[in-house]
Amino acid sequence: MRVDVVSIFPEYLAPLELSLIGKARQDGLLELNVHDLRTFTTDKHRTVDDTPYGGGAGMVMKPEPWAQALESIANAQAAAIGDSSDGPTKPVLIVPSPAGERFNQALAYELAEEEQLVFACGRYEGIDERVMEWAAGHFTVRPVSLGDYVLNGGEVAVLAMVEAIGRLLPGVVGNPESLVEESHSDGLLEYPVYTKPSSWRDRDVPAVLLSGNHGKIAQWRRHEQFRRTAERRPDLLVEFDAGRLARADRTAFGELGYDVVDGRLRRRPDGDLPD
Ligand code: 6GU
Repeated sequence: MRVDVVSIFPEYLAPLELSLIGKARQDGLLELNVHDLRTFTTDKHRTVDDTPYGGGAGMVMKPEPWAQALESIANAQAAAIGDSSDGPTKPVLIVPSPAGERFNQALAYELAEEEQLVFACGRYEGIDERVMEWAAGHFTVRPVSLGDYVLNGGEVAVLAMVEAIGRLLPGVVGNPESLVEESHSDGLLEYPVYTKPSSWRDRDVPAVLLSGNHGKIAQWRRHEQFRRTAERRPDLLVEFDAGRLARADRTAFGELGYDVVDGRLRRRPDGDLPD
C-alpha cells in the first residue's frame, strides 16, 4: 500500500517511523510519504490560510496550495503506473474532519484493501470546500471523523487511522490470529485477559481459564464479551447479528436483559428481569 500525507506539520507524523508501522515501512509493506503543504505555496510568506467568506471566527485553508499538492501526488501516481486514463481505480482521499463519517474497524478493513490512500490534514476551521469538489475528479473523496470531539487538526487522526489500517496489511502483524480475537473484529468488545501469577494481591484468575476445558473457556470469553459490550457499549448491540446465536448465548444475553427478536437483540424494558 502507498500512503501520502499532506500537512503543514510534517514532523507530527514522525511516530509513523516507530514500532509496527515503522517496521512495515522498512519491510516494504507500506510506502509512506509525508508532504509539507507549504512547499506548494508560491508567495513569499508561504501562506496557507485566509479569512472565511461570510465572516466568523478562525481561518480557512486556501484552495491553491491544496490543489498543487494533490495534483502532484495524483500525477506522480499516474506516472508510476503508466497512466491509462480510463485507468485503474482512483486513489482514496481521506479528509480528517469532525464533520466526516465515523472511522471504525469496518472502515479500517475496507481502506486496507486500497492500493493508495492520501490524507489531507486540515488545520484551523478546515479546507475551502471547493478543494474537495475539485479533488473528486482525481480521487474518491471521503471526509472521515474519529469520533464526536474536536482535534486541532487532522494529523493526530492520521496517526490513528494509518496505525489501524496499516496493521491489517498482510505481513504487518506477526500472528494474523491476533487480528481475529480483538475488540470490534466481530462487533463486540474484547474479553478480559490474564497472565501469571494465578493469584495476585488476593485476586484469582477466573477458575475456568485454568481448567484446560477449551470449549468452556471459549464460551466464558464470549459471554464476557457480551457482558462488557452491554455494560460499556450497548450501542454496538443494536447492529449485532444475533440470528445465529447458540442457545447458551441467547441465555447469556437473556441474563443481561436482552431478548433475540427477528435476529436482533432487543433490550427488555428496565426492571423486566428474566425468571
Ligand atoms: Cl478526523 N479531525 C479533526 N480535526 N478533529 C476530529 C477528528 C478528525 N475526529 C474527531 N475530531
